[in-house]
Amino acid sequence: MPDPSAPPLQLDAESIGADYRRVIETTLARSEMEPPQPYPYRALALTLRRRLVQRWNETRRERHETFPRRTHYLSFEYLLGRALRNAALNLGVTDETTKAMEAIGLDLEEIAEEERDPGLGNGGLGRLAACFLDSCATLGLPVIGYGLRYRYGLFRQTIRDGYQVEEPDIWLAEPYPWEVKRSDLSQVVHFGGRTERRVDHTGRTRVEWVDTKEIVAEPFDIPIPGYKNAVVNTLRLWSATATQEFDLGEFNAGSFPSAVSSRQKAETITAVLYPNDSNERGVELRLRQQYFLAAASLADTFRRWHKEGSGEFDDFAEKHCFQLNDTHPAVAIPELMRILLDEYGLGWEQAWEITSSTMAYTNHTLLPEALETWSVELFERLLPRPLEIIYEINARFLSEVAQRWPGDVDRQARMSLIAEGPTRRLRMAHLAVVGSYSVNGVAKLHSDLLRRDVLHDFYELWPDKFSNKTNGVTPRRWLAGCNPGLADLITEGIGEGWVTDLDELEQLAPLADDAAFREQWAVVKRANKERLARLVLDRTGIRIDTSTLFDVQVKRIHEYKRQLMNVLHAIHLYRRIRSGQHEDVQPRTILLGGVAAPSYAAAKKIVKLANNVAAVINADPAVAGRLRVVFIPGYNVSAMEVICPAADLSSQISTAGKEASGTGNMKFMMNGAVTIGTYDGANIEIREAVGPENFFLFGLNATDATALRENYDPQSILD
Ligand code: 26Q
Repeated sequence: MPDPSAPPLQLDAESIGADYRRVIETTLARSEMEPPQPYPYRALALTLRRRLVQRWNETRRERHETFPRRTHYLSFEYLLGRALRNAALNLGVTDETTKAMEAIGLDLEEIAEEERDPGLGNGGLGRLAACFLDSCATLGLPVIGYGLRYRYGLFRQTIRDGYQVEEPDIWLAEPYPWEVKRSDLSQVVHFGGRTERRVDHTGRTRVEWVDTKEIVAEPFDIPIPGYKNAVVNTLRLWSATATQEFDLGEFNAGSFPSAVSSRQKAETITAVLYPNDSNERGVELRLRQQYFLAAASLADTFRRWHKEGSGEFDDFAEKHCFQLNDTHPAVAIPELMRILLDEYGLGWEQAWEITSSTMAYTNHTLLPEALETWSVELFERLLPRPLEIIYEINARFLSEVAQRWPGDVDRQARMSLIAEGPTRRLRMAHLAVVGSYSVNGVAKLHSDLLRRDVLHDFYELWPDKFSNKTNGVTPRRWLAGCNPGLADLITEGIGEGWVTDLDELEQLAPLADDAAFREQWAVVKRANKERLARLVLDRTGIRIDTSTLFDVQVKRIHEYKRQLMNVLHAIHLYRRIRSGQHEDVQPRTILLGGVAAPSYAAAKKIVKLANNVAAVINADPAVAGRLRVVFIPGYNVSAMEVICPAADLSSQISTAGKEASGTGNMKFMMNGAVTIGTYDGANIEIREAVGPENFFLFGLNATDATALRENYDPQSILD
């Protein structure tokens, strides 16, 4: 039994050091004198984890008692970044830990570098989920994140001969010290089979989903600490495995190999994260993942509800919110209906009232090709019961549309959850809007365009459902953690309130006239540029000059983000300098980085082009000292922590109307870069916040870009 009165572990350097030694010797069974890595990292992670766990248990106990309304954040992706320094920062023990390690002759920075960065996401959407978890814990909000524990995260990008090469990301090669397996909380998820109807003793028709295949969902919990507030929330990631009975049945029937292969087949559900790749759309395994996440997370919610709540459904909606991170987990809507109807025997109206007042949907894209649809035939084979429920939702919804716009059959076809055609397809965005009480975009322009174009019919029907929630990023990781030099300087100037209230940075404005402050600021920037230069040298062998302007564009490679235009600009500068017109050309280092989806041919060519252009420019003595171009391989959260504090200029140059928000744009400006960019996504709000003098605006706005596309004739422009 845990001792409820166990004294809190101390946070001073001596206690941390002593505990570290104990962990090395007793938990890891090593002597402190044995050097080979990764023991110092593991030992320190476990030392800090023990301190988190005490707060974690306390947070859980308190929530259990106060029973607040909980938000369940459902996301396919969480790009957490490294956890060690974040744990120290949020526990408030960075200095103490540094000292404790120094006393043992170790360097905290070096130890932290040993941690693998878990790549359980593609890009912005996944990092946003991680930033939100940090902020919610810091605000003390009762939010639990649900996701999948992929055995392989996003592939690792290396560059060979200028081309992107993908390698598997084996992030679990060593045990991940920040997770706790909770097999006692496993859930069973059903697939396939068929439905049967029977009349129960009250005379009501009940549906049973039978002859299914069962997969076990095992949860792994990761602590999410708030900043110096003793709150630790939970990220619960599900891992798939075969059921015991399933295995035993086959085993007893005499086939051990077949029992093992069943297990392996079950485990493929969470084997790999899908890259955001048009080729991977509509793949059966991805749909299995979607239902697996939704069903396991909802089952877990009902388990908690039974433990804590009254078990009555009157206040279920008051106590629960499910935030859908894009449509990827939207199958949670029919799944919640299924549980309420089939497992608890509620009537349709009551079940729908609960579902449509607890589900909320965040949209992250306007690109029509990125809106998810599923083949109805595939959906039916895998999820026959949820599909029946979707049909019923659709029938009731379309009759509401018909009532509001009698005779407007075009509108009904446009709004239907099912797109008719040779192969019928289920429109996940429509399902998400119909089933949710709240629909939001991720920046003002994006939310306006959702209302005006993509979801206009729905906006006309339910204007009050729609709102904007402009994205944000956590200032803990993206300033306090990744840029300690600047963070200290800011804190000296205005105190440390900015760490949890970024608006306080406004108080820095008068210091812009303070020459000494500016000098210190420049020293910090230079040191950050040196740190990035070391990373670049290490990964590419290229030496860059920290006295040049660092012009940075890092993000997923996509045509709409226009890395291609950036490369063309590099070529343009190169030609200008070579032809002697360089008096007013600022010496510049153009840094690019980002992952291309494996089957996105155009994106991969852009990577190759960037590397080839870099090779030509960097080899030409005629431009030495004036222009360098670097493609940084393996862009991820940890790389960004070195990159954004070192940038002078942040390139945010997407075609207006295409980038839903962007979040890298925020990280650069928080670290003191200026931006060159278009009137797109959150650039618009950023420009308002930092003032137009810190933002080089160019290009068409969204309206003019759309108008131009109507009859776009590049040749006439060239002429
Ligand atoms: C879909 C189907 C099959 C396989 C993969 C996917 C998939 C995976 C990831 C579709 C989309 C994503 C990720 C989208 C994304 O990251 N969007 C970005 O979200 C950020 C947070 O809101 C915004 O700032 C960016 O503008 C937006 O591009």
